[in-house]
Amino acid sequence: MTHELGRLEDLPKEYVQELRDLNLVPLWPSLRSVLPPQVPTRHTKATLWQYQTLRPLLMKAGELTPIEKAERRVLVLANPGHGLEKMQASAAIYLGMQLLLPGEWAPSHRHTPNAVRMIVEGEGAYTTVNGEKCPMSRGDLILTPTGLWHEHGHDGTDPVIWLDVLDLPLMYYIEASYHINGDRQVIRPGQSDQQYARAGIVPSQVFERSKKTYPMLRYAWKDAKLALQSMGFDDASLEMIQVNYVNPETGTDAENILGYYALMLRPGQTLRLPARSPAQVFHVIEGSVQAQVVGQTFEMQEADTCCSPGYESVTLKNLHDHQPAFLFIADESPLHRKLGIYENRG
Ligand code: GTQ
Repeated sequence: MTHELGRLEDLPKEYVQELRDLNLVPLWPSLRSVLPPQVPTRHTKATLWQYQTLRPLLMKAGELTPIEKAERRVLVLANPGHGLEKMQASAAIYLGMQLLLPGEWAPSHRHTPNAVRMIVEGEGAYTTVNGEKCPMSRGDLILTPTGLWHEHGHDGTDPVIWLDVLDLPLMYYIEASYHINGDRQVIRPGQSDQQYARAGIVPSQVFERSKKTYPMLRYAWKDAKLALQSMGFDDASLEMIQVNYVNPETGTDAENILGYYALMLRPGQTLRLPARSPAQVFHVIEGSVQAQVVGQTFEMQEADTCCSPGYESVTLKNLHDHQPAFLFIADESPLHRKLGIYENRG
Protein backbone atom coordinates (compact mmCIF):
# COMPACT_ATOMS: atom_id res chain seq x y z
CA MET A 1 0.00 0.00 0.00
CA THR A 2 1.29 3.46 -0.90
CA HIS A 3 0.23 6.26 1.45
CA GLU A 4 -0.17 9.84 0.28
CA LEU A 5 2.72 11.68 1.87
CA GLY A 6 2.71 15.24 3.13
CA ARG A 7 3.64 17.90 0.57
CA LEU A 8 5.99 20.84 0.95
CA GLU A 9 2.97 23.16 0.55
CA ASP A 10 1.38 21.55 3.61
CA LEU A 11 4.11 22.98 5.81
CA PRO A 12 4.22 26.58 7.09
CA LYS A 13 6.40 28.66 4.75
CA GLU A 14 8.34 30.11 7.67
CA TYR A 15 9.17 26.61 8.93
CA VAL A 16 10.47 25.50 5.54
CA GLN A 17 12.53 28.68 5.29
CA GLU A 18 13.91 28.16 8.80
CA LEU A 19 15.02 24.67 7.77
CA ARG A 20 16.55 25.94 4.53
CA ASP A 21 18.54 28.61 6.33
CA LEU A 22 20.19 25.78 8.27
CA ASN A 23 20.72 23.67 5.10
CA LEU A 24 18.00 21.26 6.15
CA VAL A 25 15.28 19.74 3.96
CA PRO A 26 12.27 17.59 4.94
CA LEU A 27 12.46 14.17 3.29
CA TRP A 28 8.81 13.18 3.02
CA PRO A 29 7.73 15.59 0.25
CA SER A 30 10.53 14.18 -1.96
CA LEU A 31 10.65 10.59 -0.73
CA ARG A 32 8.60 9.14 -3.60
CA SER A 33 10.57 11.01 -6.21
CA VAL A 34 13.98 9.74 -5.04
CA LEU A 35 12.63 6.24 -4.28
CA PRO A 36 9.81 5.70 -6.78
CA PRO A 37 7.73 2.51 -6.57
CA GLN A 38 8.81 -0.58 -8.59
CA VAL A 39 10.73 1.13 -11.40
CA PRO A 40 13.38 3.88 -11.23
CA THR A 41 12.87 7.27 -12.83
CA ARG A 42 14.86 7.25 -16.06
CA HIS A 43 15.87 10.42 -17.85
CA THR A 44 17.38 8.36 -20.66
CA LYS A 45 15.03 8.64 -23.65
CA ALA A 46 15.12 6.17 -26.52
CA THR A 47 17.05 8.25 -29.07
CA LEU A 48 18.34 7.63 -32.60
CA TRP A 49 21.34 9.35 -34.21
CA GLN A 50 21.52 8.76 -37.95
CA TYR A 51 24.98 8.72 -39.47
CA GLN A 52 23.72 10.12 -42.75
CA THR A 53 22.55 13.33 -41.05
CA LEU A 54 25.42 13.56 -38.59
CA ARG A 55 28.30 12.95 -41.00
CA PRO A 56 28.05 16.17 -43.05
CA LEU A 57 27.97 18.21 -39.82
CA LEU A 58 31.06 16.43 -38.53
CA MET A 59 32.85 17.09 -41.85
CA LYS A 60 31.80 20.73 -41.50
CA ALA A 61 33.42 20.78 -38.04
CA GLY A 62 36.58 19.65 -39.86
CA GLU A 63 36.43 22.85 -41.94
CA LEU A 64 35.39 25.16 -39.11
CA THR A 65 37.73 24.00 -36.35
CA PRO A 66 41.36 22.97 -36.84
CA ILE A 67 42.48 20.02 -34.70
CA GLU A 68 44.74 22.30 -32.64
CA LYS A 69 41.63 24.22 -31.56
CA ALA A 70 39.68 21.09 -30.74
CA GLU A 71 42.20 18.56 -29.40
CA ARG A 72 39.41 16.03 -29.99
CA ARG A 73 37.07 16.97 -32.86
CA VAL A 74 33.88 15.37 -31.63
CA LEU A 75 30.15 15.82 -32.01
CA VAL A 76 28.53 14.47 -28.88
CA LEU A 77 25.47 12.23 -29.22
CA ALA A 78 23.49 13.84 -26.42
CA ASN A 79 20.28 12.45 -25.01
CA PRO A 80 17.57 15.14 -24.84
CA GLY A 81 16.08 13.39 -21.81
CA HIS A 82 19.15 14.36 -19.79
CA GLY A 83 19.43 17.84 -21.34
CA LEU A 84 21.84 18.30 -24.25
CA GLU A 85 24.36 20.31 -22.21
CA LYS A 86 24.93 17.28 -19.96
CA MET A 87 26.45 15.47 -22.97
CA GLN A 88 25.28 12.04 -21.90
CA ALA A 89 23.56 9.21 -23.75
CA SER A 90 22.49 7.51 -20.51
CA ALA A 91 23.26 7.89 -16.81
CA ALA A 92 26.73 6.38 -17.25
CA ILE A 93 27.35 6.41 -21.02
CA TYR A 94 28.82 9.19 -23.15
CA LEU A 95 28.86 8.86 -26.95
CA GLY A 96 30.78 11.00 -29.41
CA MET A 97 31.53 10.83 -33.13
CA GLN A 98 35.14 11.85 -33.70
CA LEU A 99 36.74 13.03 -36.95
CA LEU A 100 40.45 12.90 -37.72
CA LEU A 101 41.65 14.21 -41.08
CA PRO A 102 44.74 12.96 -42.92
CA GLY A 103 47.95 14.21 -41.30
CA GLU A 104 46.19 15.38 -38.15
CA TRP A 105 47.27 14.42 -34.66
CA ALA A 106 45.21 14.44 -31.47
CA PRO A 107 47.83 14.79 -28.72
CA SER A 108 48.56 12.35 -25.92
CA HIS A 109 46.61 12.50 -22.70
CA ARG A 110 45.20 10.21 -20.06
CA HIS A 111 42.14 10.52 -17.91
CA THR A 112 40.08 8.76 -15.28
CA PRO A 113 37.10 7.89 -17.52
CA ASN A 114 37.37 4.62 -19.44
CA ALA A 115 36.93 4.89 -23.20
CA VAL A 116 36.61 2.70 -26.26
CA ARG A 117 36.49 3.57 -29.95
CA MET A 118 34.37 1.73 -32.50
CA ILE A 119 35.75 2.56 -35.93
CA VAL A 120 33.06 3.70 -38.37
CA GLU A 121 34.81 4.87 -41.52
CA GLY A 122 38.22 5.28 -43.16
CA GLU A 123 41.65 3.67 -43.13
CA GLY A 124 45.12 4.78 -42.07
CA ALA A 125 44.46 6.24 -38.65
CA TYR A 126 45.68 4.72 -35.41
CA THR A 127 45.46 5.20 -31.66
CA THR A 128 48.58 4.70 -29.60
CA VAL A 129 47.65 3.32 -26.17
CA ASN A 130 50.49 3.14 -23.60
CA GLY A 131 52.97 2.77 -26.47
CA GLU A 132 51.01 0.18 -28.44
CA LYS A 133 50.04 1.30 -31.93
CA CYS A 134 46.47 0.19 -32.66
CA PRO A 135 45.52 0.55 -36.33
CA MET A 136 41.93 1.59 -37.00
CA SER A 137 39.72 -0.24 -39.49
CA ARG A 138 35.95 -0.32 -39.79
CA GLY A 139 34.35 -2.28 -36.96
CA ASP A 140 37.52 -2.56 -34.86
CA LEU A 141 37.19 -1.92 -31.13
CA ILE A 142 40.08 -0.12 -29.44
CA LEU A 143 40.25 0.20 -25.65
CA THR A 144 41.66 3.17 -23.79
CA PRO A 145 40.96 2.11 -20.20
CA THR A 146 41.23 4.44 -17.23
CA GLY A 147 44.67 6.00 -16.74
CA LEU A 148 46.27 4.78 -19.99
CA TRP A 149 48.00 7.28 -22.27
CA HIS A 150 46.36 7.66 -25.67
CA GLU A 151 46.77 9.78 -28.78
CA HIS A 152 45.36 9.55 -32.29
CA GLY A 153 47.31 9.89 -35.56
CA HIS A 154 46.43 9.55 -39.23
CA ASP A 155 48.81 8.46 -42.02
CA GLY A 156 46.07 7.78 -44.59
CA THR A 157 44.45 9.83 -47.31
CA ASP A 158 40.75 10.01 -46.37
CA PRO A 159 38.85 11.19 -43.29
CA VAL A 160 38.60 8.69 -40.44
CA ILE A 161 35.56 8.69 -38.17
CA TRP A 162 34.91 6.66 -35.06
CA LEU A 163 32.40 6.36 -32.24
CA ASP A 164 33.77 7.15 -28.77
CA VAL A 165 32.09 5.42 -25.83
CA LEU A 166 33.09 6.65 -22.36
CA ASP A 167 31.83 6.32 -18.80
CA LEU A 168 32.39 10.08 -18.50
CA PRO A 169 28.91 10.94 -17.07
CA LEU A 170 29.48 8.56 -14.16
CA MET A 171 33.04 9.78 -13.51
CA TYR A 172 31.86 13.37 -13.65
CA TYR A 173 28.91 12.66 -11.33
CA ILE A 174 31.15 11.07 -8.70
CA GLU A 175 33.56 14.03 -9.06
CA ALA A 176 36.39 11.85 -10.30
CA SER A 177 36.78 13.09 -13.90
CA TYR A 178 40.07 14.74 -14.84
CA HIS A 179 42.83 14.51 -17.46
CA ILE A 180 46.59 14.96 -17.75
CA ASN A 181 48.37 15.96 -20.95
CA GLY A 182 51.53 14.11 -21.98
CA ASP A 183 54.31 13.95 -24.54
CA ARG A 184 54.09 12.12 -27.82
CA GLN A 185 54.43 8.42 -27.01
CA VAL A 186 57.28 6.22 -28.14
CA ILE A 187 55.77 3.29 -30.02
CA ARG A 188 57.05 -0.04 -28.72
CA PRO A 189 56.90 -3.28 -30.72
CA GLY A 190 54.07 -5.75 -30.20
CA GLN A 191 50.35 -5.66 -30.82
CA SER A 192 47.86 -7.26 -28.47
CA ASP A 193 45.48 -8.37 -31.22
CA GLN A 194 48.38 -10.49 -32.56
CA GLN A 195 49.30 -11.85 -29.13
CA TYR A 196 45.72 -12.90 -28.33
CA ALA A 197 44.59 -13.84 -31.84
CA ARG A 198 42.90 -17.11 -30.83
CA ALA A 199 40.51 -17.70 -27.94
CA GLY A 200 41.95 -19.86 -25.18
CA ILE A 201 45.53 -19.52 -26.44
CA VAL A 202 47.54 -16.90 -24.59
CA PRO A 203 51.27 -16.04 -24.53
CA SER A 204 53.17 -18.16 -21.95
CA GLN A 205 55.07 -15.13 -20.66
CA VAL A 206 51.81 -14.07 -19.04
CA PHE A 207 52.49 -16.57 -16.28
CA GLU A 208 56.10 -15.50 -15.77
CA ARG A 209 55.70 -11.74 -15.63
CA SER A 210 53.31 -9.67 -13.61
CA LYS A 211 49.98 -9.61 -15.41
CA LYS A 212 48.89 -6.52 -17.23
CA THR A 213 45.57 -5.12 -16.09
CA TYR A 214 44.57 -4.56 -19.72
CA PRO A 215 46.42 -7.15 -21.85
CA MET A 216 44.32 -6.64 -24.99
CA LEU A 217 43.72 -3.18 -26.38
CA ARG A 218 42.56 -3.84 -29.94
CA TYR A 219 39.81 -6.24 -31.00
CA ALA A 220 39.83 -6.56 -34.79
CA TRP A 221 36.40 -6.66 -36.43
CA LYS A 222 37.50 -9.52 -38.69
CA ASP A 223 38.03 -11.69 -35.58
CA ALA A 224 34.77 -10.70 -33.87
CA LYS A 225 32.82 -11.19 -37.09
CA LEU A 226 34.38 -14.60 -37.69
CA ALA A 227 33.51 -15.63 -34.12
CA LEU A 228 29.88 -14.65 -34.65
CA GLN A 229 29.65 -16.41 -38.01
CA SER A 230 31.23 -19.56 -36.55
CA MET A 231 28.78 -19.55 -33.64
CA GLY A 232 25.81 -19.16 -35.96
CA PHE A 233 27.08 -21.91 -38.25
CA ASP A 234 27.93 -24.23 -35.37
CA ASP A 235 24.37 -24.28 -34.01
CA ALA A 236 21.58 -23.37 -36.41
CA SER A 237 19.11 -23.30 -33.49
CA LEU A 238 21.11 -20.71 -31.51
CA GLU A 239 18.95 -17.60 -31.14
CA MET A 240 21.26 -15.14 -29.41
CA ILE A 241 24.45 -14.98 -31.45
CA GLN A 242 26.45 -12.57 -29.35
CA VAL A 243 30.03 -12.28 -28.14
CA ASN A 244 31.44 -10.30 -25.21
CA TYR A 245 34.62 -8.28 -25.51
CA VAL A 246 36.60 -9.58 -22.53
CA ASN A 247 40.03 -9.55 -20.98
CA PRO A 248 41.55 -12.68 -22.62
CA GLU A 249 43.50 -13.62 -19.48
CA THR A 250 40.73 -13.35 -16.92
CA GLY A 251 37.57 -13.70 -18.99
CA THR A 252 36.07 -10.69 -17.22
CA ASP A 253 34.66 -7.59 -18.89
CA ALA A 254 37.21 -5.72 -21.01
CA GLU A 255 36.66 -2.58 -18.90
CA ASN A 256 35.36 -1.93 -15.39
CA ILE A 257 32.22 0.12 -15.90
CA LEU A 258 30.74 -0.43 -19.36
CA GLY A 259 30.27 -3.75 -21.20
CA TYR A 260 30.92 -4.22 -24.91
CA TYR A 261 29.38 -6.84 -27.19
CA ALA A 262 28.94 -7.75 -30.85
CA LEU A 263 25.66 -9.31 -31.98
CA MET A 264 24.73 -11.06 -35.22
CA LEU A 265 21.13 -11.23 -36.41
CA ARG A 266 20.44 -13.98 -38.92
CA PRO A 267 18.72 -12.97 -42.17
CA GLY A 268 15.19 -11.84 -41.25
CA GLN A 269 15.69 -12.65 -37.56
CA THR A 270 13.72 -10.90 -34.84
CA LEU A 271 15.33 -11.00 -31.39
CA ARG A 272 13.73 -9.78 -28.18
CA LEU A 273 16.19 -8.68 -25.54
CA PRO A 274 14.79 -8.96 -22.01
CA ALA A 275 14.18 -5.94 -19.76
CA ARG A 276 17.40 -5.65 -17.77
CA SER A 277 18.46 -2.86 -15.43
CA PRO A 278 21.36 -1.36 -17.47
CA ALA A 279 20.85 1.19 -20.24
CA GLN A 280 22.17 0.14 -23.66
CA VAL A 281 23.58 1.56 -26.87
CA PHE A 282 23.18 -0.10 -30.27
CA HIS A 283 25.39 0.74 -33.24
CA VAL A 284 24.99 -0.93 -36.64
CA ILE A 285 28.29 -2.25 -38.02
CA GLU A 286 26.80 -4.05 -41.04
CA GLY A 287 23.28 -4.37 -42.44
CA SER A 288 20.02 -2.67 -41.54
CA VAL A 289 18.13 -3.24 -38.33
CA GLN A 290 14.83 -2.17 -36.88
CA ALA A 291 14.99 -1.43 -33.17
CA GLN A 292 11.84 -1.19 -31.06
CA VAL A 293 12.58 0.68 -27.85
CA VAL A 294 9.95 1.93 -25.38
CA GLY A 295 7.18 2.37 -27.96
CA GLN A 296 9.54 3.88 -30.55
CA THR A 297 10.58 2.17 -33.77
CA PHE A 298 13.94 3.09 -35.27
CA GLU A 299 14.99 1.97 -38.75
CA MET A 300 18.75 1.82 -38.51
CA GLN A 301 21.20 1.77 -41.39
CA GLU A 302 24.95 1.19 -41.24
CA ALA A 303 26.74 3.43 -38.70
CA ASP A 304 23.46 4.56 -37.08
CA THR A 305 23.40 4.59 -33.28
CA CYS A 306 20.55 4.48 -30.76
CA CYS A 307 20.18 4.13 -27.03
CA SER A 308 17.62 2.58 -24.74
CA PRO A 309 16.94 3.21 -21.05
CA GLY A 310 17.34 0.42 -18.52
CA TYR A 311 14.47 -1.77 -17.28
CA GLU A 312 12.97 -1.92 -20.81
CA SER A 313 13.02 -4.74 -23.31
CA VAL A 314 14.32 -4.07 -26.81
CA THR A 315 13.29 -5.90 -29.97
CA LEU A 316 15.76 -6.02 -32.84
CA LYS A 317 14.86 -7.12 -36.34
CA ASN A 318 17.18 -7.73 -39.26
CA LEU A 319 15.49 -5.93 -42.17
CA HIS A 320 17.33 -8.04 -44.77
CA ASP A 321 16.05 -11.52 -45.63
CA HIS A 322 19.26 -12.71 -47.26
CA GLN A 323 22.14 -11.16 -45.29
CA PRO A 324 23.04 -11.19 -41.60
CA ALA A 325 23.21 -7.93 -39.67
CA PHE A 326 25.93 -7.03 -37.16
CA LEU A 327 25.59 -4.70 -34.19
CA PHE A 328 27.99 -3.29 -31.66
CA ILE A 329 26.39 -2.96 -28.22
CA ALA A 330 27.58 -1.06 -25.16
CA ASP A 331 25.81 -1.24 -21.80
CA GLU A 332 26.11 -0.50 -18.10
CA SER A 333 26.12 -4.17 -16.98
CA PRO A 334 29.60 -4.28 -15.35
CA LEU A 335 28.66 -1.23 -13.28
CA HIS A 336 25.28 -2.66 -12.26
CA ARG A 337 26.83 -6.02 -11.36
CA LYS A 338 29.55 -4.40 -9.24
CA LEU A 339 26.93 -2.30 -7.48
CA GLY A 340 24.82 -5.41 -6.84
CA ILE A 341 21.79 -3.89 -8.58
CA TYR A 342 21.84 -5.86 -11.83
CA GLU A 343 18.38 -7.21 -12.70
CA ASN A 344 16.89 -9.19 -15.52
CA ARG A 345 13.11 -8.80 -15.40
CA GLY A 346 12.52 -10.92 -18.49
O1 GTQ B 1 39.71 10.65 -27.96
O2 GTQ B 1 40.63 10.90 -26.02
O3 GTQ B 1 34.96 11.77 -27.33
O4 GTQ B 1 39.41 12.36 -24.26
C1 GTQ B 1 35.96 12.58 -25.35
C2 GTQ B 1 37.10 12.71 -24.58
C3 GTQ B 1 37.25 11.43 -27.01
C4 GTQ B 1 39.66 11.01 -26.77
C5 GTQ B 1 36.06 11.92 -26.56
C6 GTQ B 1 38.30 12.21 -25.02
C7 GTQ B 1 38.39 11.57 -26.25
